[in-house]
Amino acid sequence: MKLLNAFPKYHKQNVVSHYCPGCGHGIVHRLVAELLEEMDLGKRTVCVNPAGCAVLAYKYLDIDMLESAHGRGTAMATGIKRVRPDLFVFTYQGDGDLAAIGTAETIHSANRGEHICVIFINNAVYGMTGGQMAPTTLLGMKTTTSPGGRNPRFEGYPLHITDVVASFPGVVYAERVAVNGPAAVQKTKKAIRTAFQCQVDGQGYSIIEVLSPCPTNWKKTPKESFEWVSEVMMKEFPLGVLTDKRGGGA
Ligand SMILES: Cc1ncc(C[n+]2csc(CCOP(=O)(O)OP(=O)(O)O)c2C)c(N)n1
Ligand code: SF4
Repeated sequence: MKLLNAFPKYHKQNVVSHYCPGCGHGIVHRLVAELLEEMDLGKRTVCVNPAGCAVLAYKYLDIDMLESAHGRGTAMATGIKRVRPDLFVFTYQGDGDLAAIGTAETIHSANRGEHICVIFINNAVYGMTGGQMAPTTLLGMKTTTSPGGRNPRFEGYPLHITDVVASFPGVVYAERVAVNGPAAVQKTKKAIRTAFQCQVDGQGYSIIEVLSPCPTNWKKTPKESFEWVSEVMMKEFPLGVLTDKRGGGA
């Protein structure tokens, strides 16, 4: 029997995934690989990957990748894109990376309207280091550092950082999507395509926030995690386009 090649061109084959069953990272990697092939970008792409569970993304994506210090992804991407504007540059970052330690880099690169794309994986926890509370942790959500549930009196409220940067004039496109089912995955692909196209067209900064399951740290099965994204997480972080200034719109 002839096996069909299930891998897009820029997704490495014959590698064993280190991601937990039901994790959203692998789904997004696959979409990125498909789009780099479909949009003919792979040969001139540099991805800046984070400290976090996606630290090993270079094991799966067959493109040029650089590892940034935790949170500094958009600073590094800024340097690469300014020195080599012919390259296609995107960062891939978790919520701890992008919205906690990397807050300054995120805010200022977006405010400068750098010509980069940001893929922001929001799984509401610090996944790699054992499920500590992240800025995006939901109110009442139990994590290893909020064992009684996140209490706004002491830990503040879930940070909607994509909404914050969407308000900046230099942010051309911002959308929140999810990867908790086939239809949602297709919408995520469409959103990432739009963000990538913004850079190809020289339009400026784009960011796609992806609500992404972390079954291990949520202490749920993959199925329960997918349901939790729609039933709980989307109530705090509604999906949709947060800004679309392509062609100079508001
Ligand atoms: C300067 C620095 N501080 C802390 C760490 C430890 N650290 C590694 S990954 C991580 C959190 C990752 O969480 P997130 O960005 O949400 O990504 P996820 O693992 O959930 O995909 C932390 C705190 C580090 N590597 N470097
Ligand atoms: S800990 Fe969470 S984010 Fe990390 S690989 Fe496992 S499911 Fe994915």
